[in-house]
Amino acid sequence: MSTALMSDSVPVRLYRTMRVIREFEITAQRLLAQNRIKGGLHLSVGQEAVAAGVCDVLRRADHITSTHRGHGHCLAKGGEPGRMMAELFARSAGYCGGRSGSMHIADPRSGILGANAIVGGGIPIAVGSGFAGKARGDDHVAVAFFGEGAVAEGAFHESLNLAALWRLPVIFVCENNEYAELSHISVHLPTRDVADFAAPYGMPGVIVDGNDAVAVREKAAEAVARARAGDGPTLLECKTYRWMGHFEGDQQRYRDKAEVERWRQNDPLERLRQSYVAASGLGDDLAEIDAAVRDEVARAVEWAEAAEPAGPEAVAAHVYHDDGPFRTAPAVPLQDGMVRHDAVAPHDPAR
Ligand SMILES: Cc1ncc(C[n+]2csc(CCOP(=O)(O)OP(=O)(O)O)c2C)c(N)n1
Repeated sequence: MSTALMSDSVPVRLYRTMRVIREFEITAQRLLAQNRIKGGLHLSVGQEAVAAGVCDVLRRADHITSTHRGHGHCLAKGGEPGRMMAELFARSAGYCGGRSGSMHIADPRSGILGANAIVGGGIPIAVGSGFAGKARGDDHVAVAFFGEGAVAEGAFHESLNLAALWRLPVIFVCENNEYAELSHISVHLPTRDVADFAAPYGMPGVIVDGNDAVAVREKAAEAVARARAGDGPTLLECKTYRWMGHFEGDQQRYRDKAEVERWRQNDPLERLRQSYVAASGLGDDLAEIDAAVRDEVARAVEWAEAAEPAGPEAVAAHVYHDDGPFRTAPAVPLQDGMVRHDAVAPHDPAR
């Protein structure tokens, strides 16, 4: 067995996590093209260093919230490729019983409070998690991953405000990949640096090369230490780029092929490989990790595809209370002929 396969050193761990994310997503892309999975797919290829670097300094019980481009965050936080693939295949063995598809994967046991199709939607959820940690008095932290497209949302500003005011243990991680859907950052924000938005809320705003996993990890570790110590939130902006379209099928007429090519030359995996080989003097034994990860993801696909499809009867599970279909609560007469419908009391034996 190679040194890399046995090693749990930081660079090897980061490389492995990024390789799992890359392999998972390239495989999902192929499965969609082959019509073996359905639904929208937003890939984070090129951005793997952010998820890997940040999640490497989190504990399992810490929380993350994610976005529509969330496979990397979930995998880096401990999501299993098989159960995530099962979600993409709409199998009941998936994390959400096959109901979530790619965009809403959640696994509270791994601290994944959910990917989220609402831009900015995960940010206040992370603040709620940070608030809960502070109320319990433990050293829990919560991370909100989001893109620069979320920064013009009210939820972003309300979240930073409250987290700063109450010194909550939250790390706001912006993956600034320059484009929100088809719009370059220059047409929807008055600055190129999202970190500028930290100062008005009195928190540190840190910029890091988001394609350098070791640098991301270092800055994330500082923010996490600050949060655990009770010193409040940090806004960490990771400058990166998505190689693929906004979604699979995006024609990408809004950007130059040369620009994409430049960023492909700035591959976070290749950068880490080169620095690892140079530092270890061991030669390129990371290829064994590549092969092991390829096998792991192939096995995940095989297992997920063969698993039981989620049936139509599962559609309403967790939407309405288990003891029956949606029922309108009895009308309670109020003044002036108005009525009020109380929330359904699920355990009310009279119902
Ligand atoms: C509240 C809301 N507004 C608009 C959309 C449509 N939409 C989906 S993704 C997206 C762009 C998001 O860009 P960004 O936050 O930078 O993330 P990225 O796609 O670059 O990862 C938009 C506008 C949405 N899903 N939710």
